[in-house]
Amino acid sequence: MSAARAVVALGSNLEGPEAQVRRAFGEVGALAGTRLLARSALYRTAPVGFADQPAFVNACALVETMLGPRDLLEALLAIERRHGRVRDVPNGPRTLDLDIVLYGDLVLHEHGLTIPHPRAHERAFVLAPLLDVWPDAIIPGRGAAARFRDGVRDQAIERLPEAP
Ligand code: PH2
Ligand code: MG
Ligand code: MG
Repeated sequence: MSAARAVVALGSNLEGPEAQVRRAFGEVGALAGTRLLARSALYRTAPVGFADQPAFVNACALVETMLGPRDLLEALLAIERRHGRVRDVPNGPRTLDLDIVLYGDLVLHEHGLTIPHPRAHERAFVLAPLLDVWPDAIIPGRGAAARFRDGVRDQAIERLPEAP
């Protein structure tokens, strides 16, 4: 099997979100058969959906991986569990959320795994870091990711300074 280029979205709004996300970059890059090609800036973002929760820190990682999409998902869920992720309130607060946004040009609708991420194009907290790591990214079935930037301009996100 050949390597695929994939984008993983990282998000946290509990227990030191910046540190959770920075640590997770390293863990994603250390997965079997996986190489971290680029990490985006970190963004502080207002919660989308369920609003009554702390602000998030969001980012994206661009990886090259030999893992298939299902194995990549399982490996990401294992990282979430190591970060103490508890799944209680849907869309509620979490120590770490790792979502596959893109996996090459794959389109997949399976139980628990939809690629590309169905809401990526309408969320600034995914689009901004995605465009950091892959300005020319194409969202299969939708077109260039950059095309959707204007549509999310009203969503509150703030680019955080680089860590010292
Ligand atoms: N994740 C959600 C729901 N809402 N809002 C922000 N700002 N960032 C997220 O990562 C996020 C969200 C479900 O995964
Ligand atoms: Mg998510
Ligand atoms: Mg998730």
